[in-house]
Amino acid sequence: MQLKVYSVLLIILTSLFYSDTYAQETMANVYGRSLQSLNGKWDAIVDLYAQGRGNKIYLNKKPEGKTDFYEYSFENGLRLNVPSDWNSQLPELKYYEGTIWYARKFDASKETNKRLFLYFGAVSYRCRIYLNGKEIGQHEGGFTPFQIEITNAVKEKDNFLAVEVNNTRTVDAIPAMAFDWWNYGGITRDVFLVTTPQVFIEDYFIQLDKYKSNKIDARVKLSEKIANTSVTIEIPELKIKQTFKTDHNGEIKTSFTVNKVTRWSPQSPKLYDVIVSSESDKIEEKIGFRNIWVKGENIYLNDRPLFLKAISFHEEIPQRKGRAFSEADAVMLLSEAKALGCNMIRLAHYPQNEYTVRLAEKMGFLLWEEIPIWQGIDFKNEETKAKAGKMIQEMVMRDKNRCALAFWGVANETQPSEPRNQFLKYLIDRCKAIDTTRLITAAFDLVRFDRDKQVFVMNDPFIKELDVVAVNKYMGWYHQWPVSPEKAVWDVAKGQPLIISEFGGEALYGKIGDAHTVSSWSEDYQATLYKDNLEMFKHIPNLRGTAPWILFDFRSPFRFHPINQEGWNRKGLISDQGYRKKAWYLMKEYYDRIK
Ligand code: GCB
Repeated sequence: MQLKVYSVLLIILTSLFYSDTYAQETMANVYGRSLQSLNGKWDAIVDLYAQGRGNKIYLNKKPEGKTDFYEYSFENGLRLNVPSDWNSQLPELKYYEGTIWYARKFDASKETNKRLFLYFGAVSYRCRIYLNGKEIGQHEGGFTPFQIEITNAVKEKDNFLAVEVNNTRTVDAIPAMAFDWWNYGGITRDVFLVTTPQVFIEDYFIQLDKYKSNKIDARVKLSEKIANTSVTIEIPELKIKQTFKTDHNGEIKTSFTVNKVTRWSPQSPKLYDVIVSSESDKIEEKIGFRNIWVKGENIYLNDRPLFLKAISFHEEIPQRKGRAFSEADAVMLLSEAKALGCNMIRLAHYPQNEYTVRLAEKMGFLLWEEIPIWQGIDFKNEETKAKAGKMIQEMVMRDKNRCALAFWGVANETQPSEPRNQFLKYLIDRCKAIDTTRLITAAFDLVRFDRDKQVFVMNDPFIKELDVVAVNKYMGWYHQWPVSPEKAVWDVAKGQPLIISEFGGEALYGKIGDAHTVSSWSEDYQATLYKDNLEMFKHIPNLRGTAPWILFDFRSPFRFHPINQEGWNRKGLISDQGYRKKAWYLMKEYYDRIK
């Protein structure tokens, strides 16, 4: 009992510590604000031995007197693109793990009664931000946004912005020491200077009630705790225009009735223009409305049972051997998912950029988004837990208005233990503190064949905390078939919906080989594996979705085979050069048959 009290205290203390040193939470819908882009070429210094901070290179000093000298300069050196990972920009940086400094100058128009914020879509993995020679913020976590207010620190002309970025893997990080994807470092997403009014609409959450199709729930929060300010929500197409008064927290929480909403679905991804305005601010975006819930072993979308025809991809463009960061990249990734006949994407294994999320919604994909709690996480470490909590909160806050988002994923492949359970429970609570409507899931790799009962089973009581249970199972690849696929019956998570969140095997595109030899690395064997797995799926009574692993071959230092892999995970249905393998056609046929 006492131990519990201490650990709760520790969590509170560590989260206090982090909220002080971390950058601030981001405002909702940054893309709908008044923006100045800071993307482009930035000056860069590769700081392998981490000397820059001690030498205060962020001061950007130049020799003035005759005896002055400085052994660094940001000018006339390396230039790196922002947004982008650094690994794909120079051959020497392919495997680089360490610190790189980024710097640039910018001017800002300082208007009276306006505030200015620096916004970073993502910096991988940790960073410190320095403006005009002073550290103004830090952030940890490579896949979520953050912002720092600079209203008082910024000048009209010639601001010097330096960002110290570090992607060293550490045991207390998320993900930790080893993971099956490339450890891309850098300022990997958009950087903006955001201008807002003095009192602005900081956050809003507008969506359909979890079950009712005619009730919209809305929360709006101003940047200041000002009572009695009018806030108006408009949805012109639905003839809604309602005005409310803020409470003493500067918030409104309300619900209103709507008639004849066309609900968003993969077949008809209808979005409505929504306008939120206050006495001093106004923000618009497109929002969709839908209901998603679970009853027994079924998932219901807009009151109808749903089968998830899903696929996963990493945030990577294989042809470019670099991280995806633009709308054009999102078009490439999502068009291939569409061609496969999918209605859902599992954004593996971390929150991907907003271009992908927003375009997916427009194109009619449901989404599963997760934070990189990927094996090997230090569940006993309270600081890691606080970091994970912050990370999942940043993810939920960014995407909570996206009706496409159906699942918050809290973990991938974890082993049962008390610290694990408490850690994951804490993450679920953090999600639910913001959003009680999405489905909570996690992927497990614990399914095994019970020889006595002759069925596949799984024992992890934690699944009761989840709305939908997800299982990664590599039959025919990491696991030999204990019985033939047509006898492979599952008794897993009975009473709950189950998704096969990963299955598959590797094949080198174009390789012809024995269709029954795993190590042939052939498209033929991969096709057999798919046929067998699709057969097995018929014997999983509560199966409500599948997600082959994975859409494209992807880069991973996990993969050593000199000919077949060469640093690539070859489980893609599509090769690194964009060619479809035989298994792609089988999966396409399977998905096309499911209505
Ligand atoms: C898994 C992981 C995924 C890997 C995959 C593989 O279970 O969740 O991240 O890439 O297996 O290819 O082994």
